[in-house]
Amino acid sequence: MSSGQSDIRYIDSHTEGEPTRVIVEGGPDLGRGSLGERLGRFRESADQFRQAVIIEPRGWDAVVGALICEPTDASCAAGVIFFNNTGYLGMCGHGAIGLAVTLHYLGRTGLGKQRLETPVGVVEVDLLSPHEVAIENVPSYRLHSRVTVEVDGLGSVTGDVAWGGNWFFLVGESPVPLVAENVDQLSHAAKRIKLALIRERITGAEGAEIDHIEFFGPPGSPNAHSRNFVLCPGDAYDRSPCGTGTSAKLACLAADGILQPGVPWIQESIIGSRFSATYRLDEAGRIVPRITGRAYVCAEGTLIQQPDDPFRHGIQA
Ligand code: PYC
Repeated sequence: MSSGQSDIRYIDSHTEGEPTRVIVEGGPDLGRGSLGERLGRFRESADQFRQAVIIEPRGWDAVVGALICEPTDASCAAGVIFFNNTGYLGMCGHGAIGLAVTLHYLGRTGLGKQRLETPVGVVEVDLLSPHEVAIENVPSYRLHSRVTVEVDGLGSVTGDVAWGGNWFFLVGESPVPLVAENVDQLSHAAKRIKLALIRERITGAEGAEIDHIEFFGPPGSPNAHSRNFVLCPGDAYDRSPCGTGTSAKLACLAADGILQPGVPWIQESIIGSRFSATYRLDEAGRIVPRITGRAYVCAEGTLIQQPDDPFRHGIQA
């Protein structure tokens, strides 16, 4: 590294098409404390790092970053904070799968189970093969069912509010046909729904913003149960079926008595990739989703920030 230049080593993977960038070296030191406290410090004093890694010219809107941290829970192999083009995620299902495959690729873990600490709780990752991972997510639940909002250009839209590690508004019948060619129209409709939720002050628990919008419709292939489209905070769409979004869906299916514990649900994404999902009930009767998907390492490299580069922290649009 030349004087004044910061270098960041990363490994990129994709989980069912959705990219994850794991920071291997050169991340900020967030000190000690809970993952929630360290996320707060990341946001307050190292947000330029997030921007440099994710936004152009070094990153792109769809990628989710994963910063590996020391866990506070001794039963966990690692802690992780996920971040994207607009901020930070409580949990990220595709990202946890990508991280598990990346740690194995680096020779840091073998096949089998590991626990990961996230700002919203501990998740378990089970590396079934070098490319297939099952995650046991945080307990998930439906907060509100059949909430109707008036949306500009769409009229009345009804959906459920559910937690799957992030907050989701789940619309059972997509307002736009769920085919990849319609991604722009789907994104436009989802953005308008997000604005309507804000306008009507419809939130997750304790006033949390509902920052993911999810549409459902019939699957494109006969052995899946449903196809989805997920708009993430920052307005990129999820190429995978979204791990936390599939968890929120399971919470709604369980609450409606449609899906029983242990019965598989195959969720297809807007590009046709899939997660296989089941759930169990914990001691408190909450659902604990298990999401299985595949990830592949697709790049590794070094991000370079030269001190006189006007865009070393990304292009601030
Ligand atoms: O897989 O949970 C997920 C996720 C959240 C945002 C993008 N992917």
